[in-house]
Amino acid sequence: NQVINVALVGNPNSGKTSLFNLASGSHERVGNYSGVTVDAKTARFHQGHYTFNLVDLPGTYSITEYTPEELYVRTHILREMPDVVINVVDATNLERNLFLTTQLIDMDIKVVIALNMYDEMEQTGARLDYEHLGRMLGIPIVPTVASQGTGIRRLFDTVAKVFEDKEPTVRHIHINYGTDLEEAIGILQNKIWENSDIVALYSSRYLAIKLLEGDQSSFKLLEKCANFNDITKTQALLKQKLEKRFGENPESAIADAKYGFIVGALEETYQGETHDKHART
Ligand code: BGO
Repeated sequence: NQVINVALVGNPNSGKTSLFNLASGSHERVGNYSGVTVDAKTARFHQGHYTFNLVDLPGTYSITEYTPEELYVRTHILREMPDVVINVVDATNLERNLFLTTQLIDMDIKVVIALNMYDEMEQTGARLDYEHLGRMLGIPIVPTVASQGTGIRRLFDTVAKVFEDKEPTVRHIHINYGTDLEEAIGILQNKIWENSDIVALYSSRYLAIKLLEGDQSSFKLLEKCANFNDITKTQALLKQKLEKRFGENPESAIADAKYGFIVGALEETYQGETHDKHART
């Protein structure tokens, strides 16, 4: 009997609570514990040979550090290191929801996508080749209708397969940020690599991307590194250079590249009127 620690991550209203209640409620108790300012619900249930410890993290559009919810989600993933993250994605709002997915890709962790609201997507007449999309993302995608319980068993079977490294869709992809950003990421990554204790725990590519974004938590994480001064100086120079090149800060350039990647992936896999019911302005 294997224990698998699973965290639910997704945008507000993607159906996270429904999925959590369904998976846990139909089996065992639901507990509550308090974070600093934000709550996360936990539950434990069994399926097949596995015991799942499930944590429902606060709904967020992003995993940065701009709100207590975002910081909570991000700290949970980096500190608790769940075995597998279930990314609940609203199928009727793919462009916006997949933004968070690109951040999980950067983190280089094990992810399964619950493609929720799949009933609503189909009702609009839209079609998504989700298997193809999953291969492009390197993340298995399981359609779900959390409000009816459809797909939940298969979802956790897939989580177990990913945990056991037996799911062929899983592949660690890199989002290509373009020549200039990739060069800068590489330079910072090399400097991070000098710290074996850090790279044992975190993806050096993820940290390099976060440093370019000016992410304070990542600077803090690297504070005790022997070459921290070198890292901060290099970051400042690279940031300046990239700002000149793009006419915007690297953080915006990185977000643009993420949306470009999503739009490209959806062009190949999605047929419908729009893949974002709240189109960005
Ligand atoms: C209400 N399909 C459909 N069609 N609806 C779903 C699905 C799905 O797969 N999954 C969830 N919902 P949350 P967060 C509601 O509450 O789990 C619905 O924020 C209503 N409530 O039932 O809360 C779900 O935790 C009255 O809808 O999401 C819920 O991520 C009328 O999506 C909503 C209609 O789910 C959000 C819906 C009093």
